[in-house]
Amino acid sequence: MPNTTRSQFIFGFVIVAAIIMGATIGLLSNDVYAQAEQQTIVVQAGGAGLGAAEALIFAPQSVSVHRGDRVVWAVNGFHNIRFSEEGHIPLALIPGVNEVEIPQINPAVGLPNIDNGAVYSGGMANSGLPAGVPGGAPDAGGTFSLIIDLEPGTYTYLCDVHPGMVGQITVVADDEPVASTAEVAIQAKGEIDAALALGNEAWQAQQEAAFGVNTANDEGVANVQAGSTDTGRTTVNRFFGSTTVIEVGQTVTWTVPAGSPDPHTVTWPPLRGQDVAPIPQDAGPPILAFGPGFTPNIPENGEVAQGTEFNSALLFPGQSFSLTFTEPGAYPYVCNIHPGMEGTVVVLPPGA
Ligand SMILES: [Cu+2]
Repeated sequence: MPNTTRSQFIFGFVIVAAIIMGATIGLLSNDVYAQAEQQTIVVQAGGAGLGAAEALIFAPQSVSVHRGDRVVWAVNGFHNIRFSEEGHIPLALIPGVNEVEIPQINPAVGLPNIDNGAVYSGGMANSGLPAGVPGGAPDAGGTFSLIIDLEPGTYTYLCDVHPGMVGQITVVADDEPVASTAEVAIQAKGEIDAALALGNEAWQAQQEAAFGVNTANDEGVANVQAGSTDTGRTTVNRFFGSTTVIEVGQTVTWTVPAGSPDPHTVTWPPLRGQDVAPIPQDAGPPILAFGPGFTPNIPENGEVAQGTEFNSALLFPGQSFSLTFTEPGAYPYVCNIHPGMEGTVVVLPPGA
């Protein structure tokens, strides 16, 4: 065979091979993404209600998609999105537990292990935490999305910050119908409105009670409820009774009710934006150590006089924090993680 003919033959062979390969790839990708068009649906991660009411749900809680569809989570609040079969894991790691030496945000919650917009084909996948967590989800307060490349079946994901905030994606066969983008949006709104109903009611009740004050009981203790309870999947980020009036020597106890869906702090002065103090590492991501905002600062003997600083750090549902006030005056305080969640302790001279 003359050289030219031979190179033409090889060239031709390569072309034919490329066509066959292309067709095969086409068939394969058709097999993977048989749906004619990739659909994008939006899941709301949390939703704002009246005032300080906030729904801690994924809406729609359950969506059906075809393999190859894109799911976009609109992140409305401090949430992560994590697929895992092991369920909820702790947001905070405490020294002495599992060889942790520094109090920190659990890196498995705070840091992403999959790119925003990536193809998700199973296993552990975490968006990371938004806003305020260095190295966390890249578009804080924005969106996180995945292309769902999974066998038909139901897959569960959750937010580790808010136990009980769980969502499901069901992948159905290509010839089964699924709700459209618009239908999913309408369903999401309905679910958020329903979840917010109790929270909005609690918010309105709190507004009406705002001028009421907490006072001390026979034991000299004034109890203040931090955050809402019995409001389902909605939280109302307020101190119930924002004013507490006691006498010198009496105690205020703040309690996050066991039925509250969100943690809070009792802090003075405000330490906003100081929740995380990253410690760079030679290799790998930084340790997300707690900053002053998440570090307890308990005054000696729990006693507060004018100018004393205090910080309960995160109080999870069921936890309490107490301070005894030793000087007359007005003592403002805030929840460090919920803007607008503020209160005042008015301390009167004894026998006033
Ligand atoms: Cu709070």
